[in-house]
Order: sequence, then structure tokens, then C-alpha cells
Amino acid sequence: MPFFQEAPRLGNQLDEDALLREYLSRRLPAGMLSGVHEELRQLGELGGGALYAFQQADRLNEPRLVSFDPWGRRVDRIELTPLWREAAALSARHGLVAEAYERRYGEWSRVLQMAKVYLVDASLDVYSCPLAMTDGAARTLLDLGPAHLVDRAVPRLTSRDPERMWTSGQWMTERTGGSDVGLTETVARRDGGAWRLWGTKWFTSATTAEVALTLARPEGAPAGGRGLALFYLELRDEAGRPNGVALNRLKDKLGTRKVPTAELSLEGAVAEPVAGLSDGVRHMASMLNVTRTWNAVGAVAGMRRAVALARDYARRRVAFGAPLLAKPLHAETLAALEAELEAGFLLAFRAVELLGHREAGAASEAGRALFRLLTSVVKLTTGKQAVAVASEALECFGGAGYVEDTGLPRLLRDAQVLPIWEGTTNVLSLEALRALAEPGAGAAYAAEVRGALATARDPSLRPAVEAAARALDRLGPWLAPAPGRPPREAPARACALT
Ligand code: MFK
Ligand code: FAD
Repeated sequence: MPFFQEAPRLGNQLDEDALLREYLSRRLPAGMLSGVHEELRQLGELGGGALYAFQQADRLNEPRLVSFDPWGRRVDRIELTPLWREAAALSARHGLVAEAYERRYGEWSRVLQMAKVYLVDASLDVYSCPLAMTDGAARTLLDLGPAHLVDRAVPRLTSRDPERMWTSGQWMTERTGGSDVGLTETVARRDGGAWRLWGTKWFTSATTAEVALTLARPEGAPAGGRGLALFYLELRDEAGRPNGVALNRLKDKLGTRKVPTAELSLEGAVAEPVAGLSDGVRHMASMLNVTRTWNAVGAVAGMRRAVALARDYARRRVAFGAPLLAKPLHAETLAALEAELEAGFLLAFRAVELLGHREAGAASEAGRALFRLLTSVVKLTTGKQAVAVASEALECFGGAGYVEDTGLPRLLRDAQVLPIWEGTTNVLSLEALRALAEPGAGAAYAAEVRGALATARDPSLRPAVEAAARALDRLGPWLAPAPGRPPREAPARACALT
């Protein structure tokens, strides 16, 4: 019989994930886990079973922009891949956005929501992108929007009914810059009682959304981020006609190939200010802090998938007389990957906890500052980890990790976006320092780290814990309240912090 290598396999993604189960039983309030366990198991089954198989079968399909109908009318319609269509329905049914807003479990609803996302995300071809932006839009409208917009959009954005659920875009980046958003060139002009937007958005992901939050400068407003306003718009009217939004083309990207990311022109799109006519960047931050948290969860979900496949393969692949798992050096490589995953997971879910805490109104001013600080630190750390872990995990498969129809190379390509979108690593390092300058943030950060160090009971960890405590002491002066802008040596300090 000729030799054929067995493919790596996945089982139930809850049953096989001791880290997730241990975290949930340690953190969730008594009784909550038993109430949600069955749904989590269902999602775990889908994530490692039917959805994973669907993803492999759907590998070569990509979204397509249809610009014109057969008779030459401009239609600007995006056709999605089959898995994305399934993902949309599944996300609504399982409340992957809704769970956070129904608040069945108070501040712990966020952890439940993200645990669900974590179980299926790696099998959904980055459908987390539109979900994250939808969640961010709901949060922003609830925090800042006028009652009639909240009443119109939030029930749709947070619906569990696939027929009713809307998704939202988050259109910030223009050709002038995705980091320096204050350079935005889109203008908002009055047209009778309405506002119309004119400009170009250079990266708009999941452009099949029904609504979007975007930035534009009301005519005559000053330059910079303060002169921008945050606008809400709907992409089509009730009859399905485009609202002055023309899709120019889809980006041809390294990864996230199933996510339709468009360049678009705003040609008089009717839009409504969400929160006045200035401070657009500050208002958009409400959305960013949610989507950055999703980014962190997406990063750890990707790491978990890479590690799960690599570990399973190490049992099936034999070299030099034994399975790879029995080779000390390979086992050490896998252990290092698992350690990265564990650290990233705990960081990401700590950010999730703080978000839930904040939304439940339980956070103090220092707690809110800590959330802003940790969101950037956690997003930038897990984004970098995700790329490194995916790269190393691919090597665990040897040449097979480099071959497309194994489905493995996608893991690396899809990870590579995580440090770029939602704020690059350097931009978030600077943002972390700005957050650190908020009143109480430094002290809250020091208390957070000291609290985490105090939980390390294993004596073998003592030297590492003591070194971390000494490092924290050395950072003391930086952690003291320091109003104002970050100093010039900011990036070095950001590295020290993380
Ligand atoms: C797995 C799935 C994951 C999710 C997928 C999502 C797909 C979408 C992908 C995208 O990439 S969407 C676009 C993401 N774009 C960015 O993240 C922008 C990156 N650039 C920055 O974050 C810049 O630092 C920033 C635009 C904020 C800098 O602009 P400015 O004009 O120099 O603003 P400044 O002065 O730093 O901040 C303006 C105000 O906002 C300040 O408040 P004040 O007006 O009271 O002074 C800031 O304190 C406040 N602010 C900024 N960031 C904040 C914040 N407040 C709270 N939280 C924050 N994070
Ligand atoms: P630039 O801002 O030009 O940055 C280039 C480099 O300069 C980076 O390395 C950055 O770290 C560095 N840099 C910039 N400023 C500083 C500084 N002060 N100090 C040190 N270094 C600095 N955007 C949206 O608004 N909506 C979307 O839906 C969306 N979807 C996307 C989907 C994909 C697949 C991708 C790749 C991007 C998407 N983006 C989206 C855009 C994304 O948010 C931006 O690409 C990102 O914010 C960086 O902006 P930029 O590309 O203009 O790079």
C-alpha cells in the first residue's frame, strides 16, 4: 500500500479547549456556565465540524463586484461567498452581536458573546469583520446618537432574526491616511434640511452592509480631527436604490479574501450627524474601542485554530520512527505556541471583561481609562502574536503548511491584517501612552498588573514574577498621572509597557 498522510482533524472546539473551559468556569458567576453550556457546545461542534468542512469546500470562492446590470444600469452589487451567506444567518441566530446588548448576564454578557465568537470565528472566513463593526456601531449610537437613530438602527444591528439584522460599515480611511484620520477630505454639505457627503473612502470592508458610520468635514469646519463630524448613513433607500454611494472596485488583498473590501465614492450620499458637527475622531473612538476588542478575540481565535491543527497533526505525522509529538524539540515548539495562545487569550478576554464592566456602568473614571489603555495594548500585542503564531504553526506542517489546498496558508494571510487594520502597532503604542496620561490610568494599570502577578502561585514562576514586579517599579514615574501629550521617546516606553 502506498503511503498517504492523514489530514489534521478538529473535534468539538469547546470540548477540546481546556483553556476556554477553565477560564469560563473560573470567571463566570456561579450558575451562568450551566445555563449557556449547551449553546457553547453546539457552537464548538459547528466550529470544528460542519463549518470547518464548509470553509474547506468554499476555499476557492471569492466575493465579486457586479457594477452593471445586463442593460447597463449601475447596480454596484457585491455577491458574497456561500460560507459568508451562511455566516450571516448563523451570527444572527446565535446572537453574536445581540448577546452583548440583551444583557441576559449583566456585565458577563460580553464574555459570553466573545466566547461564542471565539468558538466559531476561525471557521467563518473573517465574518467577524462586519460583526465587529456592527457591534461598534450599535455601541456608538447607544452612547452618542439621537433617539430616532437609536430606535431605527439599533434593534436591527442587534437583531437575532437573519431577515431583519443589519450590519454596519466603519468608513474612516481615505487615500490621505488611515492613521492620521484628521486629514480626511470628505466634505459634508447642507442640502435643505439634509446633509450630503462628497468624497472617497479608500478601504471599506464588508461593503454589503446596510448602514455605515463615517467621518466628513462639514463645509467651513476647521482642519484636523476636531473639525470632522461623525455621520450615519444608509447605503440604499427602501426601494433598494443606492444612496449616492458608488463602489469603484474591490481590493485585491493578500488575505481576508472573503471580505469584500471596497474603494468607494460618496456622491452626495444623504447622511445624518450622530453627535453634533465636530469632534468626529473622538466620537468614532467609541466604535474603535469595540472593534479593537473584537480584533483581539479574532487574533486569539486564529491562534487557537493554528495550534489545534498543529497539535493534532503532530499525533498523525511520523518522522524518524515516532510521531512528531514524541520528538522533544517539536513538542517544545508546540508548547511555546500554546504558551503564546494562553497569554494572548487571557489578555484578550481581560479586555472583553473590562468592556462588559464599563457597559454595565460599573467602571470608575480610572476603570474607563484602564479600558482605553488596555484595549490598545491588547490589540497591538495579540495582532503581532497572531502573525508569529500562524507562521510558526505553518512550519509545523512542513511543506504541507505552504500548500493551498490544505487550507493552511490562509491562517497566515488572514492573521497578517490584524496588526494593520484598526490602528497599526506603532499608532496604538502612541495611543496607549495618550491613554496612560488620563487621570488614574497609570495607577489602575499598575494595580492591574500587580493583581495579575499575585495570582501566579507556581513557585517556578517566582523569578519571572519578581522580574515583572521590578520592571513595574522602574516604570513608576511613567505610571504617575501625567496630563498632556506623550513625550518624544514614546515608542520605547510603549515597548517597555507591553
Ligand atoms: C477580527 C475582526 C476585527 C475587526 C475588523 C474591523 C475591520 C475594519 C478595519 C478598520 O481598519 S476601520 C479603521 C480603523 N482606523 C483606525 O483605527 C485609526 C487609527 N488611527 C488612530 O487611532 C489615531 O490615533 C487617531 C485617528 C485617533 C488620531 O487622530 P487625531 O485627530 O490626532 O486624534 P487625537 O487628538 O489623538 O484624539 C481625538 C480625541 O479622541 C481625543 O479626545 P479630546 O478631543 O477630548 O482631546 C482623544 O482623547 C480621543 N480618543 C482617541 N482615541 C481614543 C479616544 N478616546 C477614547 N478611546 C480611544 N481609543
Ligand atoms: P499609514 O497611516 O500611511 O501608515 C503607514 C505606516 O506608518 C504604518 O506602519 C504606521 O504604523 C506608520 N505610522 C503612521 N503614523 C505614525 C506615527 N505617528 N508614528 C509612527 N509610525 C506611524 N479602514 C476603514 O476605515 N474601514 C475599513 O473597513 C477598513 N478595512 C480594511 C481592510 C483591510 C483588509 C485593510 C488592510 C485595511 C482596512 N482599512 C479600513 C484601513 C486600515 O485601517 C488602514 O490601512 C490602517 O489604519 C493604516 O492606515 P494606512 O493604510 O493609511 O497607513
